Amino acid sequence: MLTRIDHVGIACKDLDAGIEFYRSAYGFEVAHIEVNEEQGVREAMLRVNGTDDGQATYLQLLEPIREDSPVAKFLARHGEGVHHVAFGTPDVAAETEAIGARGVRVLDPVPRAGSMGSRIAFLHPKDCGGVLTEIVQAAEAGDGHG
Ligand code: CMX
Ligand code: CO
Repeated sequence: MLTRIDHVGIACKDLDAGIEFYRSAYGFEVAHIEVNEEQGVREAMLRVNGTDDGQATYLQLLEPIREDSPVAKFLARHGEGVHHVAFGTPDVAAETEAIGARGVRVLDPVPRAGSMGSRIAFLHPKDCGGVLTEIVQAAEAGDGHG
């Protein structure tokens, strides 16, 4: 079961400039910044709603840290903009297996590490109407997110 929108991922050439835009235009503040070496990004999570129970919704600003990373490739082809949509679920492994059984290519059959202790798996955009789609299991409530 997919229960909510966890985040929208946005590809940025310059993370600090992206953060400044969302702060000055809308008043969104950075909840968390981290480098995810496996995904090849430096990323900022801007919390859009205010819950502290692991069910919040975020914007995820993504800056590539390597030229061969998915976000660097996306920026080279498309420029800055919306990169992916992430849906929240209580069980990422079971959910992606079920979605895969419906004929959607699962890029991460074994979930990987996402922001703030979450576990994530991506679905191929060509099987999702052109939308790169991420499934997220938030870290346990009390840890601040997922
Ligand atoms: N959204 C929609 N379509 C996309 C896309 C995106 N983000 N990225 C690539 N595509 C499309 C391309 O436009 C291209 O389509 P055409 O052939 O019609 O031109 C096709 O997919 C292949 O694109 P590519 O540039 O050759 O890219 P790859 O096949 O090498 O990789 C993908 C695409 C989705 C498999 C790869 O980006 C991936 O594995 N992504 C998952 C991991 C990721 O994105 N990590 C960063 C975010 C981390 C996080 O959220 O924590
Ligand atoms: Co994401």
